[in-house]
This record gives sequence, structure tokens and C-alpha cells, in this order.
Amino acid sequence: QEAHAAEMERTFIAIKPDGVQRGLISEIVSRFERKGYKLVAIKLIVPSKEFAEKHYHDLKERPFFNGLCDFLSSGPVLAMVWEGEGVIKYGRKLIGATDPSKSEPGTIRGNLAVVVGRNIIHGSDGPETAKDEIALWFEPKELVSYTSNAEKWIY
Ligand code: RTP
Repeated sequence: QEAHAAEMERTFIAIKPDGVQRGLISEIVSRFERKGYKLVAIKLIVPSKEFAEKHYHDLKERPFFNGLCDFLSSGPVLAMVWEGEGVIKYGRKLIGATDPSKSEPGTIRGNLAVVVGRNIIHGSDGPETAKDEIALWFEPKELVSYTSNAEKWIY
């Protein structure tokens, strides 16, 4: 059981400044929590512009890169690590398509956002980015290892 927990998949999820300002933290956290995923790290931080550029380094060449980094660094971001079987891929499903005008109703963006530049949440798009983003946003000691009582009912 312990070894199983140690190998469990993890993803990086962030509520962007628009989601925090709009009071959507509890709504978003509860969707991951009720699904059955386990919260292993969480903190509220205002990233610097340089930090935002590091986070979005893959998008450097895109025309919206500068505006996107200005936006991410404009206020508090709720950074989190969630753990569970298939959490990277299914977390993206809970979040919905990048452009909220195309996200399915029922998804976080589909229910709670309207335009792509204010899509309230970020989720890692694969195992490599998940690993890199968790390492960028968190110190290893900030990742809390514990056994949740719910786990024996979820798995
Ligand atoms: P995320 O990483 O934030 O979950 O988003 P994603 O993979 O679904 O989308 P990606 O293409 O990686 O874009 C990252 C973020 O850039 C903003 N964006 N703006 N045309 C635009 O103005 C535009 N396109 C993308 C969005 O905030 C998107 O989440």
C-alpha cells in the first residue's frame, strides 16, 4: 500500500489570478477533491514575470506570450499538486478545452469561464511537464506524503 502511494501519478494544477479574484478557489478545489484525487501540496503566491516566463517557456514564440506572462504574474495564483490514478489526463478533462468558448458544459472552464485569455486554471499536459512544473513551483519538502482515509474506498 505504501509503495503504491509512492508511485501514484501527480499533476500540477494552478488557479490563475482571474480564478482567485473571482472567488472560485473552493469551487475548483472541490471538483478535484470530490472526484477522489488527493491534494499533496498547495500555496498561494504572486509569481514574478520571470517566473511566469519560466512556467510558460514552451510558448515563448507565441504572439500572446508576453500578455500571458504579465497576466499570470498580475496577482495571487493558487499552486497545487494533485495525486491519483490517471490524474494528469483526467485532470485536463475536468478542466476542459483551453478556449472556454469550446469547453464542454460540466467542465471547469465550460461552466466558469468565457474567453481563452481568462480561462481561470492551468493543468499539466503530460507526465514530463507535470514533473517539470511540480519541480518549478514546489520544493520537495512542500509535497506532503500521507495516507488519506478515503483512498481505501476509492481504489
Ligand atoms: P494550460 O496549459 O493553461 O492548461 O492551457 P493549455 O495547455 O490548454 O493551452 P496552451 O496552448 O498551453 O496555452 C496556455 C495558456 O495560454 C493562454 N492562451 N491564450 N490566443 C490566445 O490568446 C491564447 N491562447 C492560449 C491560455 O490562458 C492558455 O491556458
